[in-house]
Amino acid sequence: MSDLLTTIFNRNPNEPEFHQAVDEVYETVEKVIEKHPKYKQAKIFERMSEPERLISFRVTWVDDNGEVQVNKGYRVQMNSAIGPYKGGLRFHPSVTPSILKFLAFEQIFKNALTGLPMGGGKGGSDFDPKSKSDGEVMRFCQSFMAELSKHIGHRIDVPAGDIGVGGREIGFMFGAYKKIQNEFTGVLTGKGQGWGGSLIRPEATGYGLIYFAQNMLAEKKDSLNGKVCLVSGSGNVAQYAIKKLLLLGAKPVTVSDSSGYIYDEDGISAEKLNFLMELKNEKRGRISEYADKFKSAKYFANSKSDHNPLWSHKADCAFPCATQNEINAKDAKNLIAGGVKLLAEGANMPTMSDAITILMKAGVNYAPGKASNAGGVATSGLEMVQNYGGIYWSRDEVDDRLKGIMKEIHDCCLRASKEYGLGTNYQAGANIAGFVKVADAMLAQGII
Ligand code: NDP
Ligand code: 2IT
Repeated sequence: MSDLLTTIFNRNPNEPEFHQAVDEVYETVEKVIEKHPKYKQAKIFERMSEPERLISFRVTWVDDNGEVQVNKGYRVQMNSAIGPYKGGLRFHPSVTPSILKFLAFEQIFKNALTGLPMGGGKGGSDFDPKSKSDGEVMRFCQSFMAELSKHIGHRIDVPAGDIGVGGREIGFMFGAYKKIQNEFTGVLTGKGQGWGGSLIRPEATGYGLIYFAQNMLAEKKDSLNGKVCLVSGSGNVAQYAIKKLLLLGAKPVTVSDSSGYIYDEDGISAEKLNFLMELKNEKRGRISEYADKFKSAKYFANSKSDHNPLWSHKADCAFPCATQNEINAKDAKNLIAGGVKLLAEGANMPTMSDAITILMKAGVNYAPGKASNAGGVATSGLEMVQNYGGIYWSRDEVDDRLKGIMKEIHDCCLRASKEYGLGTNYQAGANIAGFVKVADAMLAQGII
């Protein structure tokens, strides 16, 4: 391992997810740093991997039984070289500083790739919204915002959703911020339509992912029409990825949640997707109920296994849309054996490093999340622009811009990868293009 990575890892002990993200980027940008001594001299990579600010706070709230509950709250303000900090909030019991630092680090490069002026940030809590009442979620969100509001602002840091944070949570947090600060600004994105939210933002990550895959296939004179697709997750990203796959004539056959997955041999049709969306978004139920309702589907509960059988089914394309590290080396081998030729990440860092190597060696067309899932934050950027201007764009206008941004990110990754003699390598291209943009901004702004 390089001395530089050793130093960063020693400075951030016991943070495996953060190390993984830093390692993966450094491996591909090392040659850029070697070629341009100015980056090395200004210690750009070392500076990028140290948060500008990491805020950690207590969140106290009262549950429906009158019992006092204590959670941890965080905001990682990672890099503001090209714009205000921007990135989601995650509410999940697994949230730690390591997870949020990996996500904030990835967000630096992702946001740079969108072409919009947004720095990198991420935040969240170990609070679990599952099985909580709306009242409990509201009281938690209000307490969380009581502290977070001191550190954010529409020109400072603009959070949004991520795992466990959707329209309901954004609404409660926006209301709390407005009451505390006594101002109506675009301090959060993913707001409801009619109170500052952009059309297409709910769809944007899933739609953008599929637009990105369309661009990858077009490069090979191919399309999604008729392709059998494995999708994991059943939340915001997975739902709209499936919706767009259906619109383009593909056949999605799987979805999952943290308890297990379903395989529907006949395909998840528009009608079945509507059922799934109501089940997950309104009833907040479990996907096992999908298999109870549709007999063509089989439910597989999670088991203690060294691989996830979701990735063993025969298919053409795979879209992991649940969480980090959901595809290991064995899963990668199963994907290849099952005929998968394209894998584009909807989730952040769902594929482990050794699995990426196996997939790329086998010629699988692989796109990293920081490129292929950037449509969500890009549309958040479009929401900010609309809020700054006090205007609303139509559904078509936002969707056209999203399509244009995904095509430009795709082309930008290929240009960067070709410039360094790496052919078609979206992973290296995304890291290099994102790094260079932020690095040049940091150089121009001096040693701060
Ligand atoms: P949601 O909370 O809407 O959905 C998350 C889904 O993943 C649920 O089906 C959930 O199952 C499952 N899941 C979550 N954690 C785990 C876990 N530890 N093990 C297994 N399954 C799990 O989140 P999103 O759809 O918004 O986010 C999904 C991924 O996409 C994340 O990696 C996120 O960072 C990334 N992303 C999201 C963007 C956005 O705009 N929302 C933008 C870019 C990336 P269950 O219901 O059981 O919890
Ligand atoms: O990972 C991500 O890009 C997100 N969760 C979306 C962030 C945003 O600010 O819209």
